[in-house]
Amino acid sequence: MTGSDRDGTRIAVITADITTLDVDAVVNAANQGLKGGGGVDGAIHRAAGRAKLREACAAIGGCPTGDARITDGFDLPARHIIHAVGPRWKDGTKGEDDLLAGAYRASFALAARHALRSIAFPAISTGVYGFPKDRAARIAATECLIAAESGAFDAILLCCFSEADALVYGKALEREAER
Ligand code: AR6
Repeated sequence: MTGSDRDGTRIAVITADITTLDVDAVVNAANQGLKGGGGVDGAIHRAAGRAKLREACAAIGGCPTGDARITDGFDLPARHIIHAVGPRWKDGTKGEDDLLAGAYRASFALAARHALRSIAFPAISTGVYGFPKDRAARIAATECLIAAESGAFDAILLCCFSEADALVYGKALEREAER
């Protein structure tokens, strides 16, 4: 586990199945339709209870790329799910960086608005959406460090699904924290 303490906020990179985490909010790497899918989205829908989460997402309707929406956590240990829509990687010139940063920022903004003090993110956009991991990790680390400065959070977890990814996100966090 790699971590950084910023203004009373613990930022940590962990390797875990995000559906097992006991936090105020887990972030889902969702799609614009909020209809569920594969990867972490599929895992979250399964663990939260498919029918209940599908109904809650249908009531919201959808979410643009770079933005986020919130639902209850239903059967998850996490109290809430923040559904963030990261961009599909194209070639890096189509606004991908800003859209990914936007997905993190919108998630933090929603969490703060609901007074949620612990939040865990998956490696948004780096699976099916194909975003280069180094680049996604740098953006994630930067946004976590900015959010930590607000004082709104006790714990921010970057939850990777493999040790290899945790190494990439951990290095990015160390690098960005030193800047
Ligand atoms: N816990 C933590 N991380 C996980 C888990 C898990 N249980 N399962 C997978 N990951 P992806 P994206 C990691 O593809 O690239 C979906 O179909 C995975 O190893 O889930 O943003 C949606 O519906 C990877 O590092 O999300 C969208 O259509 C990271 O989660 C689309 O995929 C993100 O991979 C979103 O693509």
